Amino acid sequence: MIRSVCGYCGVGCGLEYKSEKLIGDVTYPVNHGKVCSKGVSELVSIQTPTRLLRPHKRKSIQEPLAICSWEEAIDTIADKIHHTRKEKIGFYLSGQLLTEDYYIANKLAKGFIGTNNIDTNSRTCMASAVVAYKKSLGADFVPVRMEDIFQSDLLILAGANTAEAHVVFHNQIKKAKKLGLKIVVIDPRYTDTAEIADLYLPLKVGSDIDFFNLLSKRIIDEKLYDQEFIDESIENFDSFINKFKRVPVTKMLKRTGLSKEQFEEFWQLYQASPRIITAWTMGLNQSSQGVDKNLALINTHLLTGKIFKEGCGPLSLTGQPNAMGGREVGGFATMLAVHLGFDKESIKKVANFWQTEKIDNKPGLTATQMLQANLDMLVICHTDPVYHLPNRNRVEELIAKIPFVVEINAYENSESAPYAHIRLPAAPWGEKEGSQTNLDRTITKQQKLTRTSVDCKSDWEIFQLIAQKLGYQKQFDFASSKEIFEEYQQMSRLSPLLDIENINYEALANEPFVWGESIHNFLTPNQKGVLHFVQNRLLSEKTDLEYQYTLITGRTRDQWHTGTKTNLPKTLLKYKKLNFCEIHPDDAKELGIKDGAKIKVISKRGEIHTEALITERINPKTLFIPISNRDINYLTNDILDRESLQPDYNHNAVKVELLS
Ligand SMILES: Nc1nc2c(c(=O)[nH]1)N[C@H]1C(S)=C(S)[C@@H](COP(=O)(O)OP(=O)(O)OC[C@H]3O[C@@H](n4cnc5c(=O)[nH]c(N)nc54)[C@H](O)[C@@H]3O)O[C@H]1N2
Ligand SMILES: Nc1nc2c(c(=O)[nH]1)N[C@H]1C(S)=C(S)[C@@H](COP(=O)(O)OP(=O)(O)OC[C@H]3O[C@@H](n4cnc5c(=O)[nH]c(N)nc54)[C@H](O)[C@@H]3O)O[C@H]1N2
Ligand code: SF4
Ligand SMILES: [Mo]
Repeated sequence: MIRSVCGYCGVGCGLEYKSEKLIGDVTYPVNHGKVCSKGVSELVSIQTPTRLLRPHKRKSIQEPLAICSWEEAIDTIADKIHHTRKEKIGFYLSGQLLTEDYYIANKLAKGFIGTNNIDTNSRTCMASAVVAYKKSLGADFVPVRMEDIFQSDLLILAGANTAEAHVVFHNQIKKAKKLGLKIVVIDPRYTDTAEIADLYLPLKVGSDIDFFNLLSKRIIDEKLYDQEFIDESIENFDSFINKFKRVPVTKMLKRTGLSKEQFEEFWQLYQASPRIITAWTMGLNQSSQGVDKNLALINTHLLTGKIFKEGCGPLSLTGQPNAMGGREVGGFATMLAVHLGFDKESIKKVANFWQTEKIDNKPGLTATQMLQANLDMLVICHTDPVYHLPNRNRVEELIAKIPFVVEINAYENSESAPYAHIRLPAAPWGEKEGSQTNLDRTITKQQKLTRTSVDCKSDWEIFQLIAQKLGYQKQFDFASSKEIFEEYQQMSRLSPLLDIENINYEALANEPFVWGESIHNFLTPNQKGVLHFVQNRLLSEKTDLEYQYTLITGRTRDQWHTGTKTNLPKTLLKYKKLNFCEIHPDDAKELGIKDGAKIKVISKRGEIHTEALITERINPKTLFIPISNRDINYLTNDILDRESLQPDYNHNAVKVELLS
């Protein structure tokens, strides 16, 4: 029997592989034997006919790709790097890479090529949470665990659809509910998650700051804050409450679209709950004020002292399986490595550790900036930017101009493939091994379950081949992912946060390790949490007479983003369609659209075809299309949060027309 871990979502469920069957691992602390349809389909995904199995190459994207040897491909890539100015090279990575892949790519780019232009699709996912945690707690640290829901009285889910996006965690929420946990769901859609809520609040899109500010205001007015905790552990309290004296309460409530009664019902539940967890995902992060939305939420925990205590805290539900590992290693252009930044001292430490003098001292381009930067070379690995970046028509225009694009993928049917000059076949889940960190700091190991397809390689091996070809044999002579993990462990000593130095890599598959368990305090220099007063500045795209509807986007349970891994005839459970558009009955009536009608949804940037699903589960004047419609980002706008540079995917002005 081999123990491994699911490579889909941030819950990170333990799996057991026995007699060619994959099942949930009953001994694993996160999922206790439970898995969802995606976890079960991991094995099938290796066997799909759409695997990319050979390196390919072409001179221009107008020509067809032709099979080439690894040597030829790596030679060409190394030669291009050699002849390109370092600031013109970009590495576009993914929160689905393993920690060892990340480590090698980061070491190569930042340490030896000397560019900090290395970022990840996690920029589109949880960059806002990273910035907000740093600003309020002092470090990018998730201060509460999923299992805390069993010690909690109230779970508030804001902009999070756990029933479809964190399925096994959702099952645990249901279990905790039976034991007394109360649940509030705040979402402009009555989602599958809302079905288990004690209270559902159909908030208007983009008004979360108003909602959480109303809550802070009430906590202040009714003196429900924890004065002792604040005196000891919180900065900014006096100026914070001063600012709250003048907030426009009626206007804020109006913007949320909630009635006084709804807020009152929420308040009764809130003030009667000693232990509270507030969890969130893309409904908050993906916003023109994603960081501020996070801060407004975290403020409520700082005021009430409901943090660093059992059953309490602000819980960011990370989406991807190893976005956390990527953050820890330093896979963002805005950090260097192991939670260190670009200050002199940190650069000195890292340069010394890697034995290099090439580290640049300023942050690099983020994933959301790379395509606009006139790069001469872009390396994409384990992600599909043409699919996932906002304003796709513009994205296509920009990527087509980059003279040299390398795509490393395990499957052949990505949306970025048509723009690649070289495509390299990666070994997918099950054909490789390495470690990953789930959403609440649990480090586990993915195991190799079957032989690696002849011409495929682990992602770290590919980056190592490039490094070696560039002449860095000594710095990149790792024989296994274990050796990489061990170097990373050595490096983690440079960080005051990471306590992974003594864990045993081999043992990880059987014994997951939770880092940071001894941290029970704020991580700012004076160990105080910081309140930040924020306000809804209405920076998102506005609807108008022509584009009357606000489009939001999100997940469906059985599909993983583009579906290169999940969208297989054999595994696709007929749970939900992959292409639909939720429309409120009042709007459908006004538009003269019947359920099931073929429609065109149009924004100022593009249009897509879909099918009307008429339902009262969505707020009026709001539309929802799942991202399993691969064309989704032809519609979305490219407004970014100013601090996190994360896109505002959930606020697009659109109109609807019947397809004739
Ligand atoms: N099945 C499946 N599971 C996945 C994934 C997948 O592709 N498929 N992807 C993984 C990844 S990478 C991620 S990031 C997570 C995402 O996990 P979630 O964020 O839970 O998933 P989304 O469907 O994007 O849901 C966001 C919710 O926010 C709501 N929302 C939109 N705008 C607002 C707003 O202004 N305010 C509030 N309060 N809510 C709003 C939407 O209606 C939606 O229900 O899922 C992970 N899990
Ligand atoms: N409109 C809208 N857009 C969004 C979002 C949204 O909610 N709305 N969400 C955003 C978020 S949160 C995310 S995380 C992104 C996700 O967007 P992407 O990361 O672009 O989506 P995936 O389909 O997960 O892409 C992963 C790629 O890795 C490949 N792959 C699989 N296994 C391996 C492997 O082992 N090695 C390598 N090298 N490749 C492999 C897959 O074939 C696939 O092409 O989308 C973002 N875009
Ligand atoms: S909940 Fe997430 S980690 Fe668990 S089996 Fe499903 S996709 Fe995999
Ligand atoms: Mo994500």
